[in-house]
Amino acid sequence: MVQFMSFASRSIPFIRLFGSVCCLLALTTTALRAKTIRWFSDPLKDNRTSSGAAMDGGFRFELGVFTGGFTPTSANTADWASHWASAQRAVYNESNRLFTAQFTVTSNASPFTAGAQAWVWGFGGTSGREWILFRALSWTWPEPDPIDPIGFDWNADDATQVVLGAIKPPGSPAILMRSAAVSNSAPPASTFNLWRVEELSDVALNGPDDDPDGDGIPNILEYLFGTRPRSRDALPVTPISIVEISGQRYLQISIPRRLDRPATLITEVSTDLALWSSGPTYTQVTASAPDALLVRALAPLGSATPRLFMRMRATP
Ligand SMILES: [Ca+2]
Ligand SMILES: [Ca+2]
Repeated sequence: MVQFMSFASRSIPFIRLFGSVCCLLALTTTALRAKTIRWFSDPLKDNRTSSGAAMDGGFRFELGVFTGGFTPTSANTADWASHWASAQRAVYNESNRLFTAQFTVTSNASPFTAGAQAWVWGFGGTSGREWILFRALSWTWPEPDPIDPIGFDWNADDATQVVLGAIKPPGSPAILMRSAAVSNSAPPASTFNLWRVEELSDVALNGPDDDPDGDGIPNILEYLFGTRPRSRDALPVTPISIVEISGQRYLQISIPRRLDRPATLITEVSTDLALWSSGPTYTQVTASAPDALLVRALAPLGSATPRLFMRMRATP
């Protein structure tokens, strides 16, 4: 009896100690399950748009996968954004002419399942419709690894599968990346706050109504139009026309906008440039094209309204 008690009292601390070591090992293993993807383009390369202009700091590059078995082609660009899952975004560095980022994979939550094809999608230009999409055959989504968390270098220079645009295009040996123009297609969306962080994080005048480059276009409209907030741009054209409906003449304005830049647009009308009115009593959206909104005044021009002015405002 004495011997049994003695055995039990010695074994309990041992079991507890063993349990603690197990917990410690499990914690250590969990903490190290990772895999790092460094994805980048080499510095100081010649990267161009389809028109031959140098890529500017308005370009974004995203690392991600397409969902639901979607296969991107140059014919289905309008459907890319709705099937795209971005893991990380990098802003193109205009000074060093590169993009670079590092993403740490810590899980394989859908759609980032092990073995999924990984792509790099670059997009930019004033309209956001200069695109490039590429990958290498070896760029497949990895599993986080408890033993070897050091990962991969995915260099644009190694891309072999290029769906849109070109990598090291034949006949232009100096160029690394060249984007292609797409139509009727929007790139991944950017909220105003994301755009503000990417473009104006180190600028004090970064509110929607501020104008740090002094070109007369407030930041919210630079965002909406796709111009750059730190370089002077010409005010985008907002054509005004007169349309005739059932013998009546109406004022109509065309407002350029980017579908990937969600904002609230308000069109206002005035007869005296002092009192401005908006809403369904005064205006009507007559067409909503991917790159422009057409808005018509509801009051016909005539003896009651001999002159009319239209203007637009935007809020994030
Ligand atoms: Ca401005
Ligand atoms: Ca500007």
